[in-house]
Amino acid sequence: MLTVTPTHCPYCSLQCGMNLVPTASGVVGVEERAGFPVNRGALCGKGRTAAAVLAPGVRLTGPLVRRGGALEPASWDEALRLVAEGLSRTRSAHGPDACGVFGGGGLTNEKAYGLGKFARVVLGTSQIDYNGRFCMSSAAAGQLAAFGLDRGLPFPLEDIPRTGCVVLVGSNMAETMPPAVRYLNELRENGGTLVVIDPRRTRTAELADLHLAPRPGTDLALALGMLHLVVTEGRVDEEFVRARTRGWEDARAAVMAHWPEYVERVTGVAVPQLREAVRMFCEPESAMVLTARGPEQQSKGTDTVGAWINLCLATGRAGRPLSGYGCLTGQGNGQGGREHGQKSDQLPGYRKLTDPAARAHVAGVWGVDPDSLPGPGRSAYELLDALGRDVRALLVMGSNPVVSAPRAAHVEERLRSLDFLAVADVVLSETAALADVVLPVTQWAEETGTVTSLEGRVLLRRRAVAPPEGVRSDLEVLRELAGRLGVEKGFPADPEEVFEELRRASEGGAADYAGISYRRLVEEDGVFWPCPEEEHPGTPRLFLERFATEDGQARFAAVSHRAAAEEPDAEFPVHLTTGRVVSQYQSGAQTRRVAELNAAAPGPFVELHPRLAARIGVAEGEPVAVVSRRGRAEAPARITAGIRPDTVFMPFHWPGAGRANNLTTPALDPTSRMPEFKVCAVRVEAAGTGSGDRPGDVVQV
Ligand SMILES: Nc1nc2c(c(=O)[nH]1)N[C@H]1C(S)=C(S)[C@@H](COP(=O)(O)OP(=O)(O)OC[C@H]3O[C@@H](n4cnc5c(=O)[nH]c(N)nc54)[C@H](O)[C@@H]3O)O[C@H]1N2
Ligand SMILES: Nc1nc2c(c(=O)[nH]1)N[C@H]1C(S)=C(S)[C@@H](COP(=O)(O)OP(=O)(O)OC[C@H]3O[C@@H](n4cnc5c(=O)[nH]c(N)nc54)[C@H](O)[C@@H]3O)O[C@H]1N2
Ligand code: SF4
Ligand SMILES: [Mo]
Repeated sequence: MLTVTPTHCPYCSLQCGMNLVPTASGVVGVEERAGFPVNRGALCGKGRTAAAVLAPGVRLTGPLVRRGGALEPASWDEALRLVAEGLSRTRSAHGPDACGVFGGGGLTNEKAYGLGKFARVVLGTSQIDYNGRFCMSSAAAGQLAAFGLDRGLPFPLEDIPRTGCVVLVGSNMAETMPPAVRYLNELRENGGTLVVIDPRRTRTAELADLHLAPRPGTDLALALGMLHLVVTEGRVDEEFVRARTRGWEDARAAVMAHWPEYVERVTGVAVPQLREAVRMFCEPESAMVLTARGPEQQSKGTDTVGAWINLCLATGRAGRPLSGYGCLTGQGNGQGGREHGQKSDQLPGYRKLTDPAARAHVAGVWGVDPDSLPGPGRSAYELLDALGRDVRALLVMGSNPVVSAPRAAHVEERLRSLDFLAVADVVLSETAALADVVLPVTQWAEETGTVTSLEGRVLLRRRAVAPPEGVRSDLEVLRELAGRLGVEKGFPADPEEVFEELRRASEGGAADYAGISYRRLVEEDGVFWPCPEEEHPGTPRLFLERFATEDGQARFAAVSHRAAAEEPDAEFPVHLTTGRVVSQYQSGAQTRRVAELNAAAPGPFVELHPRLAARIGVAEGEPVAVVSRRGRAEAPARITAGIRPDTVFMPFHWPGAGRANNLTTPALDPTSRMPEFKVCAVRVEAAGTGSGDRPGDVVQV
């Protein structure tokens, strides 16, 4: 019998719908599912090939434990016993906060919820955070401050074609969410305009009516410069500002210091281009600003998001149909992963760990004393930096920081210095390879669970195939470890049972899932939160009546531009920025194991301008060394006039000599604790020759 299982892609936050069908080889095949409205059948290469990672030769099929320095096969019983011992030994010797937990935005809601509960209830540790801190934390902080709520997009993607203008800031959607490009094309077919802001002329920038290419790290000045023009050109929507916002006076005062000429000097974007962007944004009746990692992964990402939101508020382009600010969240469950308690300061339902009422509610659901819940812990990079010192044992579930953390060589060294490291993963990632115990877990197509897409749409992924014999689910791992650590109840391995508990824990919180059930998710093909009751239809569009702050008014952010943590100087005269290519995903742990994807994107590269290439004497494909204060990376040159001559770009998907994160700075945003992945200072030279930028040789654009 041919069974077709409708489900969703294991990778990015678009969560494209797909059908899984049995194949002769016993694995599953991926087919188009035209009925799911977000992607209408379209898939990128990663989604199309996702089933390759299910194959036994590619993924882990049994636990591994370190014996005499090498990882060797072991029984589940031994592996779980060793993890429980490693954690309890550390806790006895150094206290509960010596045990750390590092989660991931790819985990389902049920897993993220279970992991947060495991940390707080079983380990009693405050030291839990996750890779989403590296992803959307600045947008989350900016949106919380402005709107009182953080949901990536306050409207469905289907609204994009009907708005008048989209300003896309630091998103390379054509490579990072290819099926969503359709919405941009439809926007333009309908007469709307697209402005793309990116230091590189990306495939996405190619689609734009206007492409602004600022220096990396200057988006804050750019947004404030646009708002300055909005004020001086008389384009402020005074009525909206009065009726629906607070704080304009202070924000306006800060904006007025950002003269167009000053902004041109800081950003490298000419004043006429700035004016054109303002015109495109303000002339139509509705408009949107969408940001992604470009402006967010900066040590001022929160303020930058605040400045883009200011622009929307001052022009009345928020809280109205077809208008608003949105963040294009990244990971498969990047949205849900930040709502249910694996973030260091958070309890389920997007509740604050410091709020006594929130603690009482969640402790009630968990059947524990509210006072037993620890307080907020360290943020992701700070947690990784504390390994081997304050934090001596770590459980990693759903992340590969050896490749993806900033200043990765240091993070790798910290991981090696741990007393005990356990990693639950589907493959032997670079981080798993350092572990004392590796726990092999089931994948998307082998298990059921919910994820929440960038639109705030809660979706059900469904099991289509049985996992290999030696593999268990993350939820089973948590249940087994909890039991061995003395907590027999409260960690069911059945995802629906966990979801039912999550519904109750989230009830009344900002991200309220109380009205969502597995049955509804199947019948309705997704439900938008908040959804407080079974009869509630869900909330595709937020803020149309009021914002989610206490008084219903949105808040302006009084922010001013400041420099990046590290600006180019005589010794390190070039900006480095980092990001993605279409055929690899994140640390590459999964996609570097897929032949078709490796053929398309075989390894790292350094993208640089022909003038810079000529000056250091490298030709296309020749090795380039990139050196920062943290370290060095080497990769072949990819020469293109599409990048600013003062900037080089590296994708971060690979380990080894071409690891981009050898170079990146761990400078953190003071509010969101987001690392500055998108800008640091480097020197570039032809590898092996020792030539290159001479001290004092600052690149002029
Ligand atoms: N193929 C693929 N798709 C993915 C992923 C993947 O790894 N591979 N990961 C998923 C995840 S988790 C995420 S977070 C998203 C990320 O999605 P995006 O944010 O679209 O991806 P990035 O390539 O990190 O960055 C986007 C753009 O920011 C630009 N940029 C660099 N510095 C600056 C700056 O200072 N200002 C501005 N305005 N722009 C700048 C870069 O040139 C780049 O083109 O993608 C998701 N989709
Ligand atoms: N230089 C630079 N660095 C960056 C970025 C950048 O733009 N530039 N972007 C940052 C961003 S936005 C992100 S999101 C991070 C991502 O960085 P990582 O956290 O390293 O992301 P992944 O490679 O997705 O790692 C997920 C790991 O979990 C495993 N896995 C997948 N599903 C499951 C599951 O269900 N259970 C378990 N237990 N494991 C699973 C995968 O095999 C993989 O090993 O990288 C950040 N690092
Ligand atoms: S765009 Fe994202 S969700 Fe869609 S197929 Fe590609 S990786 Fe999967
Ligand atoms: Mo991300």
